[in-house]
Amino acid sequence: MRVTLPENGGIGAEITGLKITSVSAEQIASIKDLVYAHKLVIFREQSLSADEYLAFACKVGRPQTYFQPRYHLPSYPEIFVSANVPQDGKKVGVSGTGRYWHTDYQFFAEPLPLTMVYPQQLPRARRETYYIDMENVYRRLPDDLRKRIAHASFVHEGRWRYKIAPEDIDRALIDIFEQMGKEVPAVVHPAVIEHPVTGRKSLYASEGFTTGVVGASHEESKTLLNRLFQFIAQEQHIYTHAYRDGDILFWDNRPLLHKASTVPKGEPSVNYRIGVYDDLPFYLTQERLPERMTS
Ligand code: 7UC
Ligand code: FE
Repeated sequence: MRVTLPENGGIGAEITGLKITSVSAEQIASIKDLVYAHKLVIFREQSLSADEYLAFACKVGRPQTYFQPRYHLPSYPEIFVSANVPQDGKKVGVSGTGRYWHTDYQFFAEPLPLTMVYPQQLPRARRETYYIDMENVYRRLPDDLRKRIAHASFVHEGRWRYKIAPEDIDRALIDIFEQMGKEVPAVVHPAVIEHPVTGRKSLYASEGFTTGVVGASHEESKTLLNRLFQFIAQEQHIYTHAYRDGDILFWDNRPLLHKASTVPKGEPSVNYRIGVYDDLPFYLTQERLPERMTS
């Protein structure tokens, strides 16, 4: 296994010459060190079946089952499918997921620490995933913003991103919205999180799921969050991964936001994701237990 480290200050360690099907326990340990240190790991030249892919995820950690079964690959509940191509004449998974800045499961009390994606079919014209290093963003925040959020907690919600399913036909949006609020109730996390392995601080907010500031009025929340979202999404903060066939990406959701590219009309796209728990806390909480939510 050969490792190419990112340039100074960048993200993404590249691994070549590794046969994932015969990875050793030592190599798994190095891969995990790399993902915590460099946030993103890129495995090149892989060719795995669904079984082999899942077996690899099991060696790295504990695979997640996404809370909505319509995202599952039939007979592989751990594989989350983002696809616009039917399999055996049937729709599989959901098309066009995560095309906004977010981290996975940010709207759960226990967010997803690690994500793997393995594209099965890439569109010809645009083959990219975008990342933002939120440790870097936190360091670069203007002083007034950093002070304002130092001890703040943010509210995160999944229900605004719920995708209408066939069984929603004839239902009112307000009823669907209310039900989703019960299934995935709003959660609170500190605005600044500390990494359990590296101890580094990140801003933990995204335009995809972060909807409020605990204790602030609606107006004040919107103003502060919009200012943060604009600061975060600056061109200079964005890292673009351009895929080659055979790439598997593996990243740490604690310090990274990510966003899927849009697929040009008429082009096929199939991506298999496996979420992996490392059974470490998502963030350290000694001093900053989330405050009580106010409505
Ligand atoms: O369809 C999607 O964009 C999926 C999103 C609501 N959730 C992905 C996750 O793990 O947070
Ligand atoms: Fe995602």
